[in-house]
Amino acid sequence: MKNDNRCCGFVALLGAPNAGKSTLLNSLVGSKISIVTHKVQTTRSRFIGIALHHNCQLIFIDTPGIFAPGKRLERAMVSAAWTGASEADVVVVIVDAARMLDDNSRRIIDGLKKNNRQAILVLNKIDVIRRDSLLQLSQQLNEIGDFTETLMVSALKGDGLEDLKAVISRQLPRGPWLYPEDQMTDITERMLAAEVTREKFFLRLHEELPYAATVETESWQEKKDGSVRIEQVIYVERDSQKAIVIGKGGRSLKEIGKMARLELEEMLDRRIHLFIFVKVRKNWSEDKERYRNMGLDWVE
Ligand SMILES: Nc1nc2c(ncn2[C@@H]2O[C@H](COP(=O)(O)OP(=O)(O)OP(=O)(O)O)[C@@H](O)[C@H]2O)c(=O)[nH]1
Ligand SMILES: [Mg+2]
Repeated sequence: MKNDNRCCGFVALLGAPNAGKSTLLNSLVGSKISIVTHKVQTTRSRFIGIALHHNCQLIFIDTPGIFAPGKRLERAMVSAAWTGASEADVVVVIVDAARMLDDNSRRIIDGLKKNNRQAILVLNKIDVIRRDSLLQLSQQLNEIGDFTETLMVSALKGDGLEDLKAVISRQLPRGPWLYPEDQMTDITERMLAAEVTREKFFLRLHEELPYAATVETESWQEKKDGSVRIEQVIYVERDSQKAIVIGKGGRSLKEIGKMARLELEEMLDRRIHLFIFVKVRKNWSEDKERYRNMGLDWVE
């Protein structure tokens, strides 16, 4: 295919925490790139997932949810989301259709207006909601926001995604593809592995603990037999948190490690030896190096 028939561009997925941005990214790409949990603020930085639609290469940017941030980490996350939007050719706003019009949606719409950005509106989770309330929400959002199109999808079931890709493709600039045809992401295996462990951590531990932790892959050793030895560190803020993460007789950590290992083995299609250490680092969320490792900019 000639280059002049092609189109390519960045598409930011913006939305409130838990709207389903990462689920949508994974479904669009057809591969798990970004971790998903039922909890808010799962995604902490920007992740790229690449999909093709006919002659178009759609480079999706998954972003952290937008909310009213307090702590530095939260501010850095929200800032990363807006940076994602500013770098994109097309912005897609994802709204959880099972929820009413709320402050976070208003916040996103206000932010886009301030920057004179139009967007495509996507009402997600239509598998769990009645059609009449969908129409009402769509109307309300279109009254306050500047949306070129409104689509209704289920990121989980995959409904409406072909239409979404077609609509996005029409808005992307013409030009050559920026990534090789078979590339799905730019996330490194080390980062992916850390994210998978963080997902299991989010799923296994409750209350404030997931938010008090970060995971880093410290070493990655390819073995002669084709397997990989991975060492990771979970940083928490206090000794009491470390004790909970490890659990009685090491049970909790063992479970997290097992879940992460099984998923990584499937994703990477090789045997994994995963070793996870828990370290207390008071104020890790005030430590610049941790931000670099998470792919976040330091915000003052
Ligand atoms: N029923 C239903 N659930 C969905 C759909 N899309 C996402 N979810 C669920 O919504 C929850 C949040 O999904 P995520 O993809 O992590 O949401 P997110 O917007 O990336 O969240 P943050 O990263 O925290 O901002 C998970 O429990 C998903 O399974 C959908 O189309 N239908
Ligand atoms: Mg997410």
